[in-house]
Amino acid sequence: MQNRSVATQPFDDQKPGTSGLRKKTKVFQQPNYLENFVQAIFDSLEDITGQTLVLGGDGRYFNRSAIQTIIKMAAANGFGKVIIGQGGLLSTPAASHIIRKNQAYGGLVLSASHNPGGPDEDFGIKYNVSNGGPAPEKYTDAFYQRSQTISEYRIADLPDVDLDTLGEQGDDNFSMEIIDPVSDYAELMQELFDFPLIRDAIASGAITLRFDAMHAITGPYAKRIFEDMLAAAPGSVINATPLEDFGGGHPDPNLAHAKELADTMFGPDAPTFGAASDGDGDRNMILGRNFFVTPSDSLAVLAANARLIPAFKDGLPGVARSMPTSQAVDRVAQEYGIPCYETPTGWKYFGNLLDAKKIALCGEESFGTGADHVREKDGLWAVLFWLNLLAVKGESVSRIVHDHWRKFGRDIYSRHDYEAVAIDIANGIFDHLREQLPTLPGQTLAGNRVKYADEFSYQDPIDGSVSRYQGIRIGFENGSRIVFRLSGTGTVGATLRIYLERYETDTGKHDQDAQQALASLIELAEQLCEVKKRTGMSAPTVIT
Ligand code: VG1
Ligand code: CO
Repeated sequence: MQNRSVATQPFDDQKPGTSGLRKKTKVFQQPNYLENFVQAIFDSLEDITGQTLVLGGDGRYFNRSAIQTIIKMAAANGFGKVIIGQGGLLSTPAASHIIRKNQAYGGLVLSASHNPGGPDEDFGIKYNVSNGGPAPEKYTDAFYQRSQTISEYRIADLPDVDLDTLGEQGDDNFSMEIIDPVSDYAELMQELFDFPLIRDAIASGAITLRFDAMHAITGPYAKRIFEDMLAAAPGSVINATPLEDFGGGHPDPNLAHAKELADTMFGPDAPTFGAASDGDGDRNMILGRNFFVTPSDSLAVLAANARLIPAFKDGLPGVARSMPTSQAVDRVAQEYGIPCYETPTGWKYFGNLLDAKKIALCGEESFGTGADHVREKDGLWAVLFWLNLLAVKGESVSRIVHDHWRKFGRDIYSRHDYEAVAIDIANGIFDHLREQLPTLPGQTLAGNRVKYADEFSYQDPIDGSVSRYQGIRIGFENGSRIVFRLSGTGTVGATLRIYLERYETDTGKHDQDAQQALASLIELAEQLCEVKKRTGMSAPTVIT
């Protein structure tokens, strides 16, 4: 094996966002672009010689060719072994598990998650550390710094690897193992949940299931787990074949993008349970017959019922949610007398809390829920948790959530996204918001008295690191909140996210439509941030 050094020049835009580096595929396909970023990562890591790297992606366009490049660069940079999912496929949570299981040094996951894929769409890459979780900020900062000074990358002259045949190849210095992407993950799920109970509930018809894989990575996982292991009827998993462009769709599990599933679940003869996952398999959407569970409520319901699941039979040490996620889970934590941590957006902030066993369950409003079994959010895991819960309780999804609201109150919640806003307009919006912050506390706005108005900073309770500018929060004395943030995963302009919530204890009002119930807060948010006025947009691009 011959190693080569190739001269290169820095690109100035290789700063990872909320979840790795995401760009248009064509940006990644520029000569040296991928190579530079991968070399910047390898250069920033210590003592990689002889170590194991896990490698896989969500199967989107450019996945296979990027994998071939990375294998050759891993060899030239001294890794001893690369473990690769067959066909170049690994869901994000499966990659996390495989890193942990094999005590690998780390992993590279190729995905732009819920963003569309294809030659004119998005591609992405993120590095996960040895606990299986996304690289914390001190790493991603180092990757970016290194990318700004890089002058060469190293690559081995190896033939392309056959990604489709299982088994190990190579020699004592460098080997490549192609593994089944599903087996280890499916085995782990079997340890966490009561598979026989779920299988019985499905076999008896008590649970009927529809899962939409959105032509993305969870197809093969869901087929194996739901149809083969849990005996769901063939065809219960729809859009099960991963496609390089996700069939032209937007692999984002929400009511707008998983429309086929939503139509089924709100149509006649709907199954009792519906779910979907995203491009890389870490998100989940949960539906009952004629019923949508918000991700924030889902997290709270899972926390409240954790003891019913084998993995959590001894209870939870604590829980965590990202800052913009609704406060529903806080109420559960308070009731059970366990801590609830509030972290910035992005899964990397949960890693230390999970490692230190301060929490065992955590989630985000963006259709992300997960636990201590891996260090990523996990779409199929959340679906299995719900299936296990339904099988234990023998009640409908809607009934379980309504009972939860009766006990804890309902945090009526919605997120409004304004996409592709010009960067200077977005900065103007935030400057304008920041100027108002000192004057807001004590004021009564749309009938709500402002309790606090600040820009969220987080100090990690384990390593003391501080993350600033994590979104603007306006909290009211009645529990309502408005949060403003800029997305860190978009690839075009800026995306403004407005998160809205209002707490309702009156059971008679629990069935209200969220947009109606939040109407006055929605209007107030516009008064404060002026996004419509400043952009000329008449409505949000996406409402979830
Ligand atoms: C979004 C979500 C965030 C999530 C991130 C990665 O980030 O809001 O909660 O962790 O995507 O999810 P942002 O910065 O665009 O708001 V995934 O499924 O892309 O790995
Ligand atoms: Co994702």
